[in-house]
Amino acid sequence: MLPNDAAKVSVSAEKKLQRNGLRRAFRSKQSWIPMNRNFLLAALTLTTVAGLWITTRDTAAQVATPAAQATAAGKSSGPDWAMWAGTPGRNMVSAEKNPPIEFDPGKKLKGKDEVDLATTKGLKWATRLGSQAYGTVIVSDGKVLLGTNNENPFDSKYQIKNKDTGKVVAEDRSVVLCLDEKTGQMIWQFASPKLGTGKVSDWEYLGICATATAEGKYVYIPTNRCEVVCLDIAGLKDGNQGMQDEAKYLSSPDNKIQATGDTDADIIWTFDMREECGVFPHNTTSSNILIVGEKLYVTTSNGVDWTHTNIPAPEAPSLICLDKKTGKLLGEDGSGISQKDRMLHCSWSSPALAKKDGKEQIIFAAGDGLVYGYDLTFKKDGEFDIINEIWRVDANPKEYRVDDTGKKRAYNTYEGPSEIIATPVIYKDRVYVPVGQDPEHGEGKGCMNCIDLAGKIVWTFKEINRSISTPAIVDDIVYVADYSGLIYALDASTGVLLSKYDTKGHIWGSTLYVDGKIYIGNEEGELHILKAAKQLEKVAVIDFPGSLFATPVYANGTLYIQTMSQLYAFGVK
Ligand SMILES: [Ca+2]
Ligand SMILES: [Ca+2]
Repeated sequence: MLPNDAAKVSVSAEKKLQRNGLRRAFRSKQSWIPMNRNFLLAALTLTTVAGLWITTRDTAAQVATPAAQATAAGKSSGPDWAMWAGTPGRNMVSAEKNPPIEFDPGKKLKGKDEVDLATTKGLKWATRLGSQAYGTVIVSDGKVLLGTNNENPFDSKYQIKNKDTGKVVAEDRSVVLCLDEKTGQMIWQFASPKLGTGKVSDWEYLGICATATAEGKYVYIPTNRCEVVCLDIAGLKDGNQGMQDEAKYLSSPDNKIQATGDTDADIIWTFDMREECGVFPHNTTSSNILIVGEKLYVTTSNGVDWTHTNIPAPEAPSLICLDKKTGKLLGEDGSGISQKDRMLHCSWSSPALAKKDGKEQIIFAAGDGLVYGYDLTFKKDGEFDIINEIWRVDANPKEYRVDDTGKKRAYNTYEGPSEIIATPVIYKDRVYVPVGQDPEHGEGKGCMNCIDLAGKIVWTFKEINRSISTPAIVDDIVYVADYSGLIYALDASTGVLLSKYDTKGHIWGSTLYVDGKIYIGNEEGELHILKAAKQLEKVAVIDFPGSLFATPVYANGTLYIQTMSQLYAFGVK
């Protein structure tokens, strides 16, 4: 499989060379290092990637709460949660009140994936997902969207005959599911074929790992194929808009799709980041899109290859900007994030929007462990439009980069530097973000940073482990989890530790704050509900029949908790 993959990539690289200019050709040069057995074994033992869980309204709404947005939009049903963390400032805080604290996901029906409703408590509905579901829920326009895989197919045309056994089985695809908010019934799905690159760039069975961003009629999301797609939230029910040949797009080498049906996605446009920007996504493509006016800011997932030392596309961007109507490329970062001795792993964090003195900044935390501030302008560099960088700062303290003797610390050593996977949160003109690594790299030393909007570190809290969790900040208290399973309450002004709480299970998701409480799930399948205060205290621990990797979402009076194979909607029916 591997040599063929390499061949595929080099053919594609050659095509790019013919089509694009010199720099772009350089970017896409795939310097493959022959895979030896150790690399192969190491790669095969890699578990699913993080960022994945990672996820994403309007420029002016950056400081507004979802409730204020809903009011502004004249909605009566309450606020939606239309992007990762609810607003472009990415503070993981719901503006709603009275979240449930007593509920029970019940037991699964024997031999089935469905829940026995008689055994549940406080449940509105539950829906089966695929076998893995890392893409966190968003709620918009009466619909719930999330990312999963096709291992429990909703549509028989996404099944194939196994070449060896002749049995009809699910075809490995990555799925965005769109469900009815009231009933959990599937409305449509975007069932993307795999790239065929294997674990290198599109890990098998991983599914869609990003969280969608919805605005009005459209949904934007990066796919497993390293493409950005714009989908119609109404699906094909109101006709087919934009791209017309969905069947061709959805066809795979093993499965020609003859025609789409009512339950397929209406694709408006697609943008291929590999083809157009020479991106080499590491393991999978995942991040949550930021909408600023007419523009989309998208993290590319560019990074290292299997060897974890070779960077196939050092000149490819980590952050790009697209026109939201057409999908046309408007600009890309020119910060050199992926260059040798800079890139640590890959860029999976999601951009956030800050505003100071009437000026907006894109805050981007990158795969090189640095945090960047960009304004909304572009500057020309040859044929390229470069997103204008205004500051950068290392989120890793110096002693994480070099040891006492001045020797550079290697990446993925316990005390070494980390990239950033968590999303930076904007609170009172400051940026809050922890450093961390792919859970596959295990536990290690982390840190939590507070940075001003000129790129100066205000404080660094170093007694936290590696974290891929996006913080929640309320009343000048920062609530943040680490991968080791601890929740910290920190003073937002000083970074002083106020208290901590141990969930005793690895944490991939993020702390959601609702009405004086923190909701957070762990790998043990425990949902911890804490009193949010200087002194963190347990309110309840609710057991689920599977790991909780995605982040809880509370919208329109419903609490969404997803395991790998089930989405639960709790609240008053
Ligand atoms: Ca449509
Ligand atoms: Ca279409």
